[in-house]
Amino acid sequence: MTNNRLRLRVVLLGMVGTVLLLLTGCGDKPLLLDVTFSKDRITPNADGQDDVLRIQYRLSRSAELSIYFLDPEGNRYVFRDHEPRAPSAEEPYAVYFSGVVDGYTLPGETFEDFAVTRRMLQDGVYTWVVEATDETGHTERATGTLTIEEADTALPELLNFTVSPPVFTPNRDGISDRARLNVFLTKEDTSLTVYLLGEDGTRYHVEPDERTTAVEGEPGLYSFDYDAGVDLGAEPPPDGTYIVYAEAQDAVGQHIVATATLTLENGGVPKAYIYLGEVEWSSTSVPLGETLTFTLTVENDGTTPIRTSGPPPGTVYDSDQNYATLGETIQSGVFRVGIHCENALVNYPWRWAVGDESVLVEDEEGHLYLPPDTRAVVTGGVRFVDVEGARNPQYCWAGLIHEDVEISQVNDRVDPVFLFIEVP
Ligand SMILES: [Ca+2]
Ligand SMILES: [Ca+2]
Repeated sequence: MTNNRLRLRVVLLGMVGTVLLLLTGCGDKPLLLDVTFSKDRITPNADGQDDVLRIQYRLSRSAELSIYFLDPEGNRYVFRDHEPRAPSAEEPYAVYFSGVVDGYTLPGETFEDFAVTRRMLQDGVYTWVVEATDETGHTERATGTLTIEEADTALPELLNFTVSPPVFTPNRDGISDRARLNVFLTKEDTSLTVYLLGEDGTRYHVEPDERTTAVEGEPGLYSFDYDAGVDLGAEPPPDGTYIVYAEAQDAVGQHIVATATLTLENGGVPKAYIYLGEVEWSSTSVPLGETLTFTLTVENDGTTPIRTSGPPPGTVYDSDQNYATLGETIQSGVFRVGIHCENALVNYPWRWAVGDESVLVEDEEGHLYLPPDTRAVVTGGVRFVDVEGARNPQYCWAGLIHEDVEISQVNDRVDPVFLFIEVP
């Protein structure tokens, strides 16, 4: 029964559609002219056959233009909504329509994980309306019918878009430097874009993690390992709370948006140096059993605090000890001053914090930081208890080590001393 009623309405609408309803004001030149749809039926499924049609119209004067579709129940689906248009001079306006309109929901339908911003019309017969309103409020419209068949209406759903942790500190200090973004995409041939939107409109794109993500364009779980660009040396977005957008667009042009929030704190590329590349050595010649001492200054020249760990400045190592034997093992992301001598068996065996308690600040978990724009004097010593290796004299030098990250060239082999150990 429903089908018969529908068909009847289709016939009626079809008849109406052959006549352009131009409601003109008294004596005025028509505002809206020559409205045409190149097809009265499309099958929008991205198979290349009858997927799109072309809409043309002319305007004799400036107007706000709307194009929308009415289903048999009178529900309105918007394609263009009161968009300002100048008069068309030589050429008519032309726009392609592929069945996709502003987002809408079907009766009884709700989406919790995402919003539908552009959506395919369901199969059916619609009345199309092209409507122009000039600045006096005068409105003219043209109507016709359009049949949608074989429409690809499956939505490219974005499910369970999550960001964790919700607050992170992208600064390569080894603590909450990364955020994990996950989202499940349900549809094939769909492009997925994820970005943070800045207050000034800047988009900061988040690239998928190739190790754990679905094949691009295919359904599946997409995973994003976000470091805010810091690992590649780029300054991260400014500290603050961002809305993270995940946007999916399928082959027929449907568009889905999911959002989450992410807060950046203490973001920045750590920049620290041995000030002036200068090390003050106590001597170039040390009797066996005596101590070589050094003094240098570490400068945090960046915008983010740099993390450090013990032992504190002033610590004196025996030459056969190293940071691990003192219980101060490597921690990823920590900066420490190191001393290395050519005969040493491990890289920079003797290491010290980049400052003492007078300059370092401690966070709630007990991590120590040298604040931005701060200098700290670091001293230390190595007591040579034996002469290992063949070289004597040997070169010794200082370095500033970003543990498990890098020793930048400028912070490696700083200010070498040619050291002789005096054996009795
Ligand atoms: Ca088609
Ligand atoms: Ca961090």
